[in-house]
Amino acid sequence: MCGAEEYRAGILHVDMDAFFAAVEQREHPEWRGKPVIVGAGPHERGVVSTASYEARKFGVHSAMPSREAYRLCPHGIFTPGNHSLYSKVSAQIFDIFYRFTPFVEGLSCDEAFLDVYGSYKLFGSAYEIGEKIRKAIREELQLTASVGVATNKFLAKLASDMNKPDGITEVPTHPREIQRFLAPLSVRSIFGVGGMLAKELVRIGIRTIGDLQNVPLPTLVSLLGENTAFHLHSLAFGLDEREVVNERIEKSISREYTFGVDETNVEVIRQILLELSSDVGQQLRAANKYATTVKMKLRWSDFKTITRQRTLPFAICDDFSIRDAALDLLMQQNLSNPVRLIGIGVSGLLDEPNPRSPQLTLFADPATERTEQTLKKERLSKTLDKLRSDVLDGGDIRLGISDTH
Ligand code: TTP
Ligand code: MG
Repeated sequence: MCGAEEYRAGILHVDMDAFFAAVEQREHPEWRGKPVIVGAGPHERGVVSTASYEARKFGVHSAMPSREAYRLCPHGIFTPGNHSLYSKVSAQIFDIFYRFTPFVEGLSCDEAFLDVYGSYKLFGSAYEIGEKIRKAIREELQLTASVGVATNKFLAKLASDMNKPDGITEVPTHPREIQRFLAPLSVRSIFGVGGMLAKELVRIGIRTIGDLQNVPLPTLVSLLGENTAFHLHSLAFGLDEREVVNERIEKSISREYTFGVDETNVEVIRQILLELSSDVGQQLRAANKYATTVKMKLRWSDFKTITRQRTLPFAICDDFSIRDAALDLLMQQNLSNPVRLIGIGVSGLLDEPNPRSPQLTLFADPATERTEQTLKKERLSKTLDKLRSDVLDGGDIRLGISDTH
């Protein structure tokens, strides 16, 4: 491989700027240029989901108690937000990503890694693709995104944060230049180095990534243990071999949601689960797959997390079957504790909706069942997909489909 090719950048990290708040400012033009705070109300218990950059100037940030946000920024515009709209906009953002590469790994509703190494001939360099994505997001969705362009995920993520909001940053690609680029940054900019570990590093005199580069690996091992030492040492030199894991090709599709305030209202949890199930169903159909397993994930307020799964008698791709299984799984839980996060996923993906188990055909004729009931649900789900995509441009039109079967 020639030098230029070897050191070419091809990984992007795209992250929307003040995502929920920016959507709110788009929807309410009178809020543009003003401090907008999405999350719990100013006099409620609960936290800020996010704040516009205008509000951040006053020190308001995600996860801060809303009452504190109010003290810092009493003239701020507080809004609970519109989560179904954010997930619609998120789907539109991801559709833009998929125009440029099939290798998209979503990290949350507003950020993703893209592997564009194979997209050069069609769309240009990684930097040019980053700019094209930013332009599409700006022109089609009236929102801004920041992009990091690099040779791997670690560096791309680091870079997307450097010129936020509405910026693009390219990391040098030659190892020596990468080392120089990283040297002045705080060790805290390495993902996973927060709180305790950062304090420990400072205690032993390591404040910058450059300091970390100068500590011989055996010394680092003796100070921090093998795993942490190897991990930090590699990242300090900008080495990261993790692949961009493609969601649509991967063998499972899932969506999860973190509540701004730990949720105790079962009806609210149920509603979110239904919306997530539809998102998963849409993704499943967009990927032309059929699923045989439905999984639910719950995280309680004490961070204890459980996953429960159910295998279906035959492969499905309609929203209703996913919702039914998800609700069943939810209802088996004791929901007296507050819920922090809820997720739903499907796995065991097949290209064809064949019966999962040949034994099934001994008893009933699942193929017949599929043609009659399941196919009806599938057709209905596909019609809803089309409706959803048709109404996306028409504002916040919500489809109530929970009672259609
Ligand atoms: P982030 O990308 O972390 O934040 P952001 O997009 O609001 O701002 P930035 O410009 O710094 O990227 O998160 C994306 C969305 O996720 C955010 O708009 C709201 C939601 N969120 C929460 O609900 N709670 C949280 O604690 C965080 C960090 C985010
Ligand atoms: Mg963001």
